[in-house]
Amino acid sequence: MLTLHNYWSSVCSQKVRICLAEKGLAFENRHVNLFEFDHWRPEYLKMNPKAVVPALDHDGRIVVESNVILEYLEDCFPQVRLRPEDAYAKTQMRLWLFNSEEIAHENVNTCSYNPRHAARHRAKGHTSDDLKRMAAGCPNPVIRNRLLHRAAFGVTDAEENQAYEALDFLLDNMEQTLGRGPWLAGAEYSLADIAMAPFINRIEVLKRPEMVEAARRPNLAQWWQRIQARPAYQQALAVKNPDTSDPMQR
Ligand SMILES: N[C@@H](CCC(=O)N[C@@H](CS)C(=O)NCC(=O)O)C(=O)O
Repeated sequence: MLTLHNYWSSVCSQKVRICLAEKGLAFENRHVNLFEFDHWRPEYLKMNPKAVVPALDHDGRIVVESNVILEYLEDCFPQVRLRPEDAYAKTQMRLWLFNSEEIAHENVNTCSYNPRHAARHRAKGHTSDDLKRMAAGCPNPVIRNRLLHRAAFGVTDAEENQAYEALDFLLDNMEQTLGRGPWLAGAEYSLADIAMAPFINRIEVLKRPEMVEAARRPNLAQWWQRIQARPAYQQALAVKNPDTSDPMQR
């Protein structure tokens, strides 16, 4: 049995849900409300001591880190193949898994803070002092210190601009890569496309659609149309926010 502990709009969770849908795998969807700090509760920390989502429970074995989960699902359920067999194509797939973690996640997180995460904290009535007090209870020093910094200063314009600059650089790289495509690892749709898709969605949700417009990045725009047409993508992204008090429903 597969149980996915995840948050409806988390990009790392969406990656895993797309992969599960592509493989046609049934799973129990357990919502971990990041804005109620469910991910800092002792039961959750036993599964993922880093205090982040997602975590996959496969018959009692816990797997964390979204890219590790993707490869685990591929190894356990290879019937629908999402990893190329060719050695070079495999390196390209892994390169994009790495890019999704190193560049996309970090910077999309920064760009999401002011318009999305801070707005949610405000809607929940969390003041800056509440956040600082809550942050003290987070066992992961990276997350704790980031939240403390953001509770005090938010994300500054300079930080946000730098994050968008890094994303632009990554999207240029995607545009070039997809020129040789049609997919990120080459001829075959793979975990690489799955790992990047939620970030392109978030960039659109953040109202920066010009970053993925055909006039600017035609290869990326075509790839994005193909991704959005996939039933697995639609299924994975259709998960609704169970927290109806949250102002963010997309
Ligand atoms: N490298 C991790 C990153 C996980 C991560 O940071 N997840 C975010 C949501 S996309 C999270 O749980 N954030 C909680 C927080 O910042 O408090 C992965 O890919 O699974």
